[in-house]
Amino acid sequence: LDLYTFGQVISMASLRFGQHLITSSQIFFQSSLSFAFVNIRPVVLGHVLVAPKRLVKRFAGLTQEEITDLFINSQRVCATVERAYNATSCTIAIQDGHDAGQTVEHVHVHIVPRRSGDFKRYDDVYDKINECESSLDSWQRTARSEQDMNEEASHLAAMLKQ
Ligand code: AMW
Repeated sequence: LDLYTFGQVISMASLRFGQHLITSSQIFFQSSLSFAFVNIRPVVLGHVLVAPKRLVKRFAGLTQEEITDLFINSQRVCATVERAYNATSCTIAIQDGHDAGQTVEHVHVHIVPRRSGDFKRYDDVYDKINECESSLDSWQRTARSEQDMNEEASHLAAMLKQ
């Protein structure tokens, strides 16, 4: 579905992410083989995801082209969220398979901007990533509104071009 807005064609296509449908307003970057989108339950502000466009469950199922594309875009997204959120570092993680904590059966790279003292211990971020689907204990764990995600995605899309 394409919409004409202010004379420009804007693609409104949403993309599959496992059992979920990621709306175009959540997606802030796309290449031919992968896409980056804002998280509905971020562990910290700026926790985003990069996934292949093809629905592939496990890392082992990706082609060389998809791996290259996924990681080149993850590198770019990482630099962007660091800048956008004034971070100094980044956690890059893949939970590959159910027993590694994967809940959405579609390969995805977690990108979490990090800064000094953000968690009590550096590795606590992994506990938080794991808690994602199960415990919604604080405001950050609550599913966000479309508008909230749309605003973050627009901001990141603009930052990515700079
Ligand atoms: W996994 O536990 O499979 O490594 O991570 C799944 C991630 O996908 C979590 O960070 C979760 O918040 C995120 N997520 C789940 N559904 C959606 C959605 N509809 N839009 C954006 N992110 C989502």
